[in-house]
Amino acid sequence: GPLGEISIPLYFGFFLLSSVQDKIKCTANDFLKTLDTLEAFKKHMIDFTGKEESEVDLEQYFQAKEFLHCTTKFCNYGKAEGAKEYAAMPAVKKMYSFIFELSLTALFVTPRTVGAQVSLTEEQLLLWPADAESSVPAGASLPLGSRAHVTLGCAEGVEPVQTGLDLLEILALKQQDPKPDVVEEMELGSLTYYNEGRWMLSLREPIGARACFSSYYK
Ligand code: 2AM
Repeated sequence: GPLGEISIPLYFGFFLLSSVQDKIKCTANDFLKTLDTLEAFKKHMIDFTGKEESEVDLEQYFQAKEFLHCTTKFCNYGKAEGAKEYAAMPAVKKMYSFIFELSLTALFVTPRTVGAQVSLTEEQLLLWPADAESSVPAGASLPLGSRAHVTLGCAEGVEPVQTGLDLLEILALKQQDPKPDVVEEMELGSLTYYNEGRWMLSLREPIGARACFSSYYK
């Protein structure tokens, strides 16, 4: 009935606990600050600015997100495809409000978004919708859960849905060329450039982030 439809949220996801949020925001800001100073990044600055010789302050460029989370299913209050089926999944009902430890394994930056890649465990994958990777770029086939990420910031005018698409694009390029040139060894890990302003920092030590599986209504 209509009440059942109202109870479907805007989205389900893993919501990072507030103490972890601060830590990850700091790490991300440090990364952006350092990236900005690298000669390799400056060489490709035009990807972000659109013109030669201009500079970009990455920390200003991206609008930071307030509640860090990893969306599992965007439901749009039941209007999104598969939303009702997802909300009715036994795993979703059973693990609602459970606390999980997410593993953040990489940070990535594009002219549109900045995010953290999340590597889900088998148990966490039980909460992952089967169709999340259906929008992978042509020619690639990526394993279930590949799209899992935490959006850290979006450039002005960019919709948050973009972060997952940017991640899928990078992972598809990585699949085509599993050993791309590492641009720089940084303290946090190895930095790779995937053309057109796409950067990925694979973390030496994954960041553990405790998060509550829950949902969001606006
Ligand atoms: P995000 O997961 O990359 O942050 C509300 O808009 C939340 O749902 C945001 O967190 C957003 O992106 C995610 N979202 C919005 N539209 C989406 C879509 N079509 N598919 C998947 N996730 C979406």
